[in-house]
Amino acid sequence: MTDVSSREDDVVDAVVETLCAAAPSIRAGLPGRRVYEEGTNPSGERQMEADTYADELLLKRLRPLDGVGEYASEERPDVIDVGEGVSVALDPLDGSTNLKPNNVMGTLYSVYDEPLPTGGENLLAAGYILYGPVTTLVAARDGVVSEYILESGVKRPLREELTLPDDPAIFSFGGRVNRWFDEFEAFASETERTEGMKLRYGGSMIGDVNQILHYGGVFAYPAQTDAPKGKLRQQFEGFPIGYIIECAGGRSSDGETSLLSGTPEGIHDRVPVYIGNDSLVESLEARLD
Ligand code: FBP
Repeated sequence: MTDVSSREDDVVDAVVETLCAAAPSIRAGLPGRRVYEEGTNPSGERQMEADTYADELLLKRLRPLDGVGEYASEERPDVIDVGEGVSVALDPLDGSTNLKPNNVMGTLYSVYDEPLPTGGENLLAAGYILYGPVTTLVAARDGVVSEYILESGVKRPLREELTLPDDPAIFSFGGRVNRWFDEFEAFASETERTEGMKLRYGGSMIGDVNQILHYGGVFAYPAQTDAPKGKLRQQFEGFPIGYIIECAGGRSSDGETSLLSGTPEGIHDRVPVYIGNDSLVESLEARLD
């Protein structure tokens, strides 16, 4: 993990505070933006009005920040130069397909000390704001993960230095089962039949990963026979989730090695995502080997 200068520390603080302060406006803007727009995002997926609303609002709030040099988002094709300093990558509304059926979703952020696209090793901090029954922030940096409740954009500590529970209880597997590779299907079938393990899959990665952070277990959006790189974006989703889970004492993988050891060629590159308790991800990697 990258050594953070005190200047970068201050900038990361400012980025996180700005995202928290924007949360009430994003949440308030959702009810009237639950419809699809014309066109698609750079990954070819339909965009909700809420996706572009959140993207534009967060760019507007982060652009003036001193020490932020680049802004990139899953919803726009290119990296935007906004000055000198760190690079911020956002999934403005992860799980936005959950907006219509009124299920959880949220904003996923990652901060790097190199221009984008860049590798997971250049992460300074990562986290997410989860719009569930309450609004919470999970923030990771310097090897530590903390959880906060957000009230009117102000964060109040809930859990400091949280780590994955030792006894895993949850499995959460995405993608189409008939497109899973045999090795992953074997792992999934074994996990599903493991005493004490229960299924939780809600269609928002950060919602599902937050279950793993609370109860332990394994989440995967695996490689598919028709999509060997899976669905999730390396820079916007793979790296921040891998970083958070590794800071919480868990393990991340792209099927072979830590998600954080990867380097994307393009800002919208995809990667298979496997995260959770060390023992589970280790046995998964052994199966996929
Ligand atoms: P978005 O960032 O565009 O919402 O896409 C990512 C995501 O919604 C993840 O949060 C979730 O794990 C996955 O896609 C759900 O995919 P599927 O609908 O195939 O289960």
